[in-house]
Amino acid sequence: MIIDHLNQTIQLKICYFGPALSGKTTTMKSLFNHFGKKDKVLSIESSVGRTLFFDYGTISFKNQQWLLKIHLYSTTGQDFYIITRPITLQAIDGIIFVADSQQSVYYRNLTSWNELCNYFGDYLIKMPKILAFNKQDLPDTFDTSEFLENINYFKHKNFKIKKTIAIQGVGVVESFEDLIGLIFKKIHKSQLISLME
Ligand SMILES: Nc1nc2c(ncn2[C@@H]2O[C@H](COP(=O)(O)OP(=O)(O)O)[C@@H](O)[C@H]2O)c(=O)[nH]1
Ligand SMILES: [Mg+2]
Repeated sequence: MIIDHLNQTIQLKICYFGPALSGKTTTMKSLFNHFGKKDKVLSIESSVGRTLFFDYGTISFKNQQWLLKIHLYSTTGQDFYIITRPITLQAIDGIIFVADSQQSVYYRNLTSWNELCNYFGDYLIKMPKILAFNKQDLPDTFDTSEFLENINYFKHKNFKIKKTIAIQGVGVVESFEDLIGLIFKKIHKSQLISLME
């Protein structure tokens, strides 16, 4: 997070993370569509339409005094490009983990979550984060409570769970808004908010 008092601008960095094909790019595009910025997601895609490095875009909000500029990234889930991930994860303020809820790929979600744990270590516990169980429209979805137990959900803080259908935009804006809420709650707790008044 960058707080620039001179220009009264706050900048946040948020990352969509998760296994390959879970719906990260679709989620981001749906979010930008909601904010009327449909064509403003910069996707660097391979020749078969898979995300090569990351998707990137910004969404800004303004009140009378402050400009809030949010930088959004999504990582690629392909192991071949694993080297690009630390760059997208650097200095982030929050994560939306997009899980693919199909039973057949249950373990891919766990692998991806473990990658996040390895990258952030204990810091992940306090990191503002949303777990979006995506593809809820499909018939063969797994039991979310089992997954939550597997990742020790109860030891985490600043954590919310959502069920989403990215292709229909269901739960996408809510997940984003909840994450922003968690990020500002965390700032408030660390007293930074007093600097902003
Ligand atoms: N049925 C269904 N398909 C989805 C949903 N979200 C994404 N997809 C599809 O899953 C595939 C991978 O999505 P994409 O956003 O490229 O995944 P990424 O690799 O995480 O960026 C695409 O064919 C999407 O249309 C969803 O909520 N339901
Ligand atoms: Mg993608």
